[in-house]
Parts: sequence; structure tokens; C-alpha cells
Amino acid sequence: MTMIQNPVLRGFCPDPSIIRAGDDYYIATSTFEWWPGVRLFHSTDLANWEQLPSPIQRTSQADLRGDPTSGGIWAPCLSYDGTWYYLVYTDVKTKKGRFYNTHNYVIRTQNIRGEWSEPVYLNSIGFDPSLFHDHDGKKYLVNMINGFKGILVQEYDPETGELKGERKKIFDGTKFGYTEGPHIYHIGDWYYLIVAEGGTGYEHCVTMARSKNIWGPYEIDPENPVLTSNSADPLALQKCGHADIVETQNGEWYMAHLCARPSEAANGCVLGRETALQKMEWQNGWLRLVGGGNQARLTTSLPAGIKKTTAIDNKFSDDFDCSQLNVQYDFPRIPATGFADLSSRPGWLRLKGQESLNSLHDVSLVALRQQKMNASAQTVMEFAPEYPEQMAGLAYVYDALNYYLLCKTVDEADRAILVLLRSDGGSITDLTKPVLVPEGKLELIAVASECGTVEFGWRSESSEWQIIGEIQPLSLLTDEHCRGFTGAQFGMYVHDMTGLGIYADFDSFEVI
Ligand code: 6LW
Repeated sequence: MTMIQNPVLRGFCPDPSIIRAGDDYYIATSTFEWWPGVRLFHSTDLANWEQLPSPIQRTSQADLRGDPTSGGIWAPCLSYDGTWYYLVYTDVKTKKGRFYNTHNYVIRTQNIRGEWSEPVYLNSIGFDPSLFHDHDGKKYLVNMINGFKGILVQEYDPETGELKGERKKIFDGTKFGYTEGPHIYHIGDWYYLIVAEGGTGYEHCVTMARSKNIWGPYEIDPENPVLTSNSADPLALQKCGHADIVETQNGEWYMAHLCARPSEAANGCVLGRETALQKMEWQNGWLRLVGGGNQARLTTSLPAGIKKTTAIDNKFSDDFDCSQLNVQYDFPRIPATGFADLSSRPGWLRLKGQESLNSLHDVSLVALRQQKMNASAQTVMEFAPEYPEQMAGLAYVYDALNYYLLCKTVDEADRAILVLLRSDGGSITDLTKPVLVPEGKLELIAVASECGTVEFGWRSESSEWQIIGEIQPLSLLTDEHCRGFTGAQFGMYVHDMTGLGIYADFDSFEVI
């Protein structure tokens, strides 16, 4: 690989924020209502990225219980002042209608792989906060104002943890509108303001403005947008926008930005919004794509003078012979500590049943984001339900309202059965007649395809695979259908609506 292949972070990794600390690069992206709310990745060559533990580890840092679908943590901003790493983030409590409740917090650490602080509340006036560290040591909070009313700046005092002094709107946005995702940089004589505009859909773009003074006035880049998508090419990255920039140790510049790879067959984005990188250069005091134009590319040049690492295999296979859950998993709204256990039955993941998947509170689901259209998820499970209100199996899910469930339960006559359900916007349909299944281990599989479909199957120990139900459309699990910001995920799931807290045991989970 002689180029960086985009997207660098595949499947459900939107709104990237990028920093460099010495020879190390980090990107933070958000997971919305999915705990832990923020994904953190590390790289030394910008091409290969490894996921690290999230800065958010405790519910005192983010309480996502009850958050709406695609609410929760939006667009975190990672920054580094040479001593402290900071993460500012919004917890979106409501986003319907006109009233957005968007609480902004900051946490910090001196060891990015270690423990982060308790949060300090900042404001709630708009989302996409970022922290800007000026050369003179001053720090500023920058955020959009709800209702897309412009970009707000206020000084932040790291000693007291409080915002102080004047609160000033420094920018109204450009003609592209929906101004959000602001970042300020002090480069040379200029303060550069980079924002996302056009809305986080197919019109998304990155625009720029500059000023000699942080408080403005800001002069708009005459060639905006700096980055956008080639909507005429179905194979090109789409929805490109929401960006952050980083300078390499050798003085080159890269832009990390949001992108998407819609599937025509699925009628939208199953993989959600993702993260890409573009090599940039300065021309007459403005930032431009290397090679010209403003359309995001599927490949971009590697950084000069940096040794390339070997590619990380993105096949996922977990046999639960471990003491901690893999950092790549996420869980709806709550950490897994209360319902997942690796010690009761060594080599197995034991999940305790709680509420059903359409709850916004306590759901037992261990999920992994889908990174490519041709993907299959497989698990081996043991589960002995006693009531029809108890169910466990394989979930293929977008959010609390949109999902497929292939689950074992019992019928009213106490017979063990497999059911295949679809929830579309919260309304649930049986996709097949219940299938009687034997005692013991069950293997469950979901096979998604770039043809825009998913097919489910099962087998018991030593028997042949059997298809269950008809082929189903993937359009159910798209950003467009769900009106969501996340992406499709596969997961291991159990619910117990009796409140008895039955558990299901999983011996393996694989997504290839
Ligand atoms: C994100 C913001 C946005 O915070 O959507 O439409 C939000 N734009 O930049 C969720 O990704």
C-alpha cells in the first residue's frame, strides 16, 4: 500500500477530531447513544489505526441512559496543549422539534491511554464544542449556537475549569448554511476557523475563514468549500464534511473528515458515516487539497518521512478467553459492567437479560459496528429460557427502533423455538413461523451483502446450516431510513422482560 486508503476508520465513525502528540496521532469519533460515547484511535503513520480504550469509562463522565436514538455524545473534540489532553463533548438529551438540549463538558488527562478526569460542565447553548489552545497560553471554547445561529467563542480557564469573560458570536457562517463543527487554529499570523456546513447529508462540506484576531472579523475563503463530495460519481466518498486538521512532525498537513459510502442497493448508508483523511497544502494563505480541486479522494499520499506500519487485520473474532471485553464493542446507553461477565464461566461471555431492545434504558446488547457491506456475523450461544418473555441471540441493529433479531425463546407450550423479528421504526413483525430447536449450543449467523440484503441462518451442534426466513432488505438499517447518525451493528443480545434476570452464554463472536 503506497497510499492511504479511505475511509481510514470504516463503519460508524463520524465527526473526527485529530491531534498529534510527538510521533503519535489520535482521532476521536462519537458513538451517540452507544456507550462509551467516544471512540479513540491511535496511529503513527496515518494509514493504519488501532482502537484504544475510550476516554469515557464511568457514567459520572457521561450518563446516556434515556438518551434518544442518535442523541448522546455528538462530535467530541480532542486537543493537546503539550501537557494535558482535553476532550470536550456534547451529550444531546433531546433533538426533536425546535428544542435541542445539548450539554457540553470537558475532561482531561496527562496520559491519553490512562484514566481521564471527572467532567466539568461548560454550557448547553450549542453542540460541536472544541477547545482552542492559543500560542499565548490562553484557551477558548468554540461551539456552534443551536438553531445554526453562528459560532460562539468564550475564554476557558483551565485552572478553575470555568468559562470566563466575554461570550461572543464570531461568525455567522457562509451561504452554505447549517454552520457547525467549528475548530480554530492559530497558524502564522492568522486565526483560521474551519467549519462544517451544508448539513450532515449529501450537501455536506468544509468551509474556512480567517482573521488576524480571534474575535474576528473573519474573512471568508473566496474558494469555499475547501472540501466536498463528487456527487456525480457513485463510487466516490459522499457526505464529506465535518473536518479537523493536523500538522505532521515534518510540516505536512492532513485533514480528517466525515464521509460516507452509500449503497445504491440498500438505498442509503448501512455503514453510517465514516472517517477519511486528505493530504492538504497551504496556497496563498488558504488550505487546499494536494492535487487541486475540492472533492474528497478515495486515496491520499502517505506522510513524508514517517515509517509505515503493517496493516491491521480488520477481521474480528472473539472467543472470550480474556478477562476484559474488547475495546471495539459498544452497548446501548450503559456500560456492560452491570450485565456482562467473563468470569462466571471462563471462556464464555455471560449476558444477563434486562429490558427489551426498544427501551432507552437498560438493554443487554454487546455490539460491533459493521465496516463493510459484505459482512457476516456469527455466534455460538447457550440459553435455556423458561418464559416467552425471555429471548437471546444475534441482533443486527441500527438503533432501539430499527433492527433484526434472530433469537431463541420458548413458546406458550414450553417448546424451545427460534424467531426472526424485524422492528421497523418500532413496529415489530415476525418474519417467519417459529422454528423448533433442540437443547444445547446454537450457532446463529447473519450474512449481509452488497446486494443490499441480509440472510439469517442457524445450526445446532453437528447439524447442517439452515436458512431461516426470507432474505431481508438492508435499507432498514440505513442512516436515511432511521434518520440517524450512527450505523449498522451486529451484536449478542438477551432480554428478560419478566425481571428474573435470566442469562445467556456466548462462546464466540465473529464478524468477517
Ligand atoms: C454533529 C454535527 C452534525 O455533531 O451532526 O449535522 C451531528 N451535523 O456536526 C451528529 O453527527
